[in-house]
Amino acid sequence: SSSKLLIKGGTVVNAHQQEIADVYVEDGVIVAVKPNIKVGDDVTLLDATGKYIMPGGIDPHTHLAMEFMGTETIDDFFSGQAAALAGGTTMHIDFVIPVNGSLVAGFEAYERKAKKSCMDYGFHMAITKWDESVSREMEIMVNEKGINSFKFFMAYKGSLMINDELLLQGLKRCKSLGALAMVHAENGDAVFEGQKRMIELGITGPEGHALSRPAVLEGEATARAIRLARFVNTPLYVVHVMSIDAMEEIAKARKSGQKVIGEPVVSGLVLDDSGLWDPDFITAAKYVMSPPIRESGHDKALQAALSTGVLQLVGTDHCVFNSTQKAFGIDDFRKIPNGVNGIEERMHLVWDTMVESGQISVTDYVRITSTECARIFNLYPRKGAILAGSDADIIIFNPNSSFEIRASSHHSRTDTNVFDGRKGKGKVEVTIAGGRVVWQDDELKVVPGSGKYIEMPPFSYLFNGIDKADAKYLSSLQAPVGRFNSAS
Ligand code: DUC
Ligand code: ZN
Ligand code: ZN
Ligand code: ZN
Repeated sequence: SSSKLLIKGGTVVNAHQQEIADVYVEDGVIVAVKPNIKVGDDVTLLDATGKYIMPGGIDPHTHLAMEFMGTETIDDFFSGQAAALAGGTTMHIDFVIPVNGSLVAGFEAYERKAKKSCMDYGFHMAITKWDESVSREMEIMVNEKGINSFKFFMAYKGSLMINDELLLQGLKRCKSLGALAMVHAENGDAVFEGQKRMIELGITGPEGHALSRPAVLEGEATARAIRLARFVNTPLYVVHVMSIDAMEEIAKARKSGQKVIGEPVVSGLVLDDSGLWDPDFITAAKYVMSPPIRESGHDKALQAALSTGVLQLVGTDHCVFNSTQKAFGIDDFRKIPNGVNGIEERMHLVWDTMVESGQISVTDYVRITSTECARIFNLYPRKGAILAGSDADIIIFNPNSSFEIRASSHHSRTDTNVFDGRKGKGKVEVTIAGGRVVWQDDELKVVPGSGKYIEMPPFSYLFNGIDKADAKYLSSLQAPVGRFNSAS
């Protein structure tokens, strides 16, 4: 099979610049990016005239094959990644869940789950309790397993939640290891109260989910986490920023110079909570995720924050359950498995919402969907760039075509889609992952086992004081030229 590709005639877009150039790929690596590359006839040609050639998307936040709320997500590492590739995402970072409190056992379980991968992936580690052995195992994860980020839960009282004392210990441990602390920021005690109150009022349907955990609780926990990270003096990454309340806390902290990263997810950027009031249970239940999708207004405010650099990159929290699983909560919203779609839809929806609408440039699009994630997690410029020496994870994007999202035709295994019926401008026409054309003419050609585990070394610019905390930073960066030594 040919491992040589030439993409001709398109506009190559990186976060720092765009230029008309050809891209030549050999054995999974980008070898040259320049105009008018001449090659022999053993090379597969792809015509990108009038189209953008961009780094494949990197989704910083997914849950594939995760056991959660008494069931398991319906997309595993093969089906979720196939869906991702059909939507122009070529790498994702998933959350390892410890097994019986052991990070090592959790890591080994996820290594097994990921054997069927058809695209590159990395891991964050979720911390689901805190004790001495967890603290010890964190070092093994960082120094031997290629994990440089740990997520702490301020919600899910009684299962995953840790209190402030333990969160402080976790933050200190991250700092000493050169790892990035991430938080799910909702006040879990108050959520528990809110849920009880809804049930007492007889509100047992999906709308009770939103009503029981309002934005003020996300704002409170976000502010608390930010202040604790400041007290410890370590960077903080806030996952799934869903509300103005949380976003404003991040804005304030960043303005004061604190290293805080805010990750909105596609559902929070493009949806509002009206679906939760749909009289059809399954239609409403498909919107249930935590933190909840907020009332109209939060979506637009999060978009604006993304366009000004207050928020830096877009994830999905892709975590899907089918109708049968969602129906576990038919009598009680607290039993609806939490999670929505996004891994396949992110690149299209962000383009339509942010670029097509005129809120950001094409280079900014590459930054928020790919480059920034690679930089934060220490993968740049191996990932997140179209440069000589980078991995050949590339999309050809046609801004004049269009997309339409349908649960009946998406590539995820679930039978529902929270974005069902959405249409917009722009289409990922070709996806190249690791130098292979895996998506073309609306057809997937994916190979289980072809994805690689990407180790993420500790740490990056966040700890060096060079993050200027605004969107201008990347545009002033000098792109590395020529081949570089990849970390692994
Ligand atoms: N929220 C979700 O909706 N699903 C997975 C975990 C989470 O925090
Ligand atoms: Zn070959
Ligand atoms: Zn979460
Ligand atoms: Zn999540």
